[in-house]
Amino acid sequence: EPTERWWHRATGYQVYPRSFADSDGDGMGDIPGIISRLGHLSDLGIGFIWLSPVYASPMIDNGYDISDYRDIAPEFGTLDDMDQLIASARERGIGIVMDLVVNHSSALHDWFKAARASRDCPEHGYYIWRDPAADGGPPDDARAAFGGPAWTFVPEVGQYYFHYFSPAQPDLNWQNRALRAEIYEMMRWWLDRGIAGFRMDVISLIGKDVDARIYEEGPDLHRFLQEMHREVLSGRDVLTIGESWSVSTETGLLYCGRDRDELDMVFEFSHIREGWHPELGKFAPKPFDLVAFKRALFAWQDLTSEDGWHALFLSNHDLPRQVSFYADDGAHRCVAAKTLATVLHLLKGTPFVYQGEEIGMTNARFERIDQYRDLETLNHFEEQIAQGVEPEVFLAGANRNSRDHSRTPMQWSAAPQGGFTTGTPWIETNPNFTEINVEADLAHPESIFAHYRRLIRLRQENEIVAFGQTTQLMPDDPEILAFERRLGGDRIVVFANFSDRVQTRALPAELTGPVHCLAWTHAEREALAGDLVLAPFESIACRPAA
Ligand code: ISL
Repeated sequence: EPTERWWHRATGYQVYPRSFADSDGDGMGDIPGIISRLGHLSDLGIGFIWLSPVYASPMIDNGYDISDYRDIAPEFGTLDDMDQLIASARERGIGIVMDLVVNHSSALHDWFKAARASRDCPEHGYYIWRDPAADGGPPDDARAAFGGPAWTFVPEVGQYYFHYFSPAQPDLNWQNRALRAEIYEMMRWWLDRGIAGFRMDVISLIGKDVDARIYEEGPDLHRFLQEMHREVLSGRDVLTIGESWSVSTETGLLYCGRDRDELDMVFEFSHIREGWHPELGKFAPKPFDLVAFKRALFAWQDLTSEDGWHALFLSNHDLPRQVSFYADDGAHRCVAAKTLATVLHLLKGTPFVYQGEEIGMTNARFERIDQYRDLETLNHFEEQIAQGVEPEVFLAGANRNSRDHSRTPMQWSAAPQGGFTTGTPWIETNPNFTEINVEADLAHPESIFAHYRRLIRLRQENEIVAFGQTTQLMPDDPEILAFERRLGGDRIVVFANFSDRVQTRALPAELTGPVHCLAWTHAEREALAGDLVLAPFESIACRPAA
């Protein structure tokens, strides 16, 4: 049996600092703003905050382009503010998990400034340089994730550097031992300040071999992760979460298996990708396919049933709002928001709540491209329009799946700008803040927030929610998601209607009989009958009565 760790029963909450709470009216959230809202997070019952980057940065990618790993961006505050956030959160039993972005730095990091000026400084080797091809062009035709080529030429050194993301985000060369030592030292420096761990940005890219054109899960990935564990993590009771778009159920346990000494869990997207168009990508999403989504979700439950651990999420700062994407953000919004939570929070793993999810915030409805801020959306717009895609077609895709939906300001109250700022926010506030906001939700006796609080507490108080084995029920059902959890003689069953119609299903006799309800969206039930009738987006979670 694996030893129990603090994060096995904890729920995480992602704060996107730019959009969470603005204390000084400059239209951008900041660290004092987060401190002022810690009460909200401790009421919810979370165990840790995953804090998106607050480091010094030119903010080309909203902080995922770091120019100084040991300083805070002035728009977010100071190192003193950060220390105070760590201390104030800790007083409430909340750990701070920092975002670690070390696949790349900002092009304005001192390392890169030196590296691009001369081939003869040690920092040159911290990045990935190749000579031009015979015709003077880039070494190959690799494309960057945010559009354009993945190679950019620097005349001063007569070489191209590699960037998986934008040219403002040069990839760090993990083959360089001195670079790795710098990163490990920086990680220890943060851990010594009292943080609770790291969420590691696109970590499966660090072992890449650009010459072989292998980027994800390259040959040296696990060697580097094991070295990092030895040099930084070993002997510290901290949480590590590796973000990866490429990890599969074949490779998952290489990262988080018990005897691997690498990471605690991976944050992977197989269930998310089910919603994207296989060839045309995220800006041409396909209709949601519940059966495929369930297959991805439960494959990871199966994988981590005996070994490893999993990160559970439907939303983050790169994804649309879950209630809009998976369910209904109109008439059924409140119920649908609760049902998505019921499903996620009763699976095995560590759930993550993305800011605003706990009150059912929805996608923006932007009508013009100039309302968007994200470089990914803006660059792909340019590219696709140049290729002849109609602007309305692109905008329809962006309105479903742009990263900006999750980045509109947190809606705290019905005050101007949802109480996020007294100034002008850096991105438009969703006009529905007058109805959808923290104050309004809390005032409701059956608030979404209260539902989340209940689910978070269920995990803390019930062995079976934290550790029970998961078995999917009705895997081929196109409208119902259902599963059971078992631990010893204990058992929980969960049924969720993902459609906007009433659904009736015949239950096998062994699932019927008196129950004790743990969570519900409509009425608390005393028994499950042979015919289970679920209202639109209804869900129930219950334990057979002894
Ligand atoms: O958002 C995406 C889907 O289109 C991704 O391709 C995204 O870039 C990927 O999830 C990696 O994300 C992380 O690294 C990026 C940063 O822009 C994201 O915000 C971050 O979560 C580069 O650092």
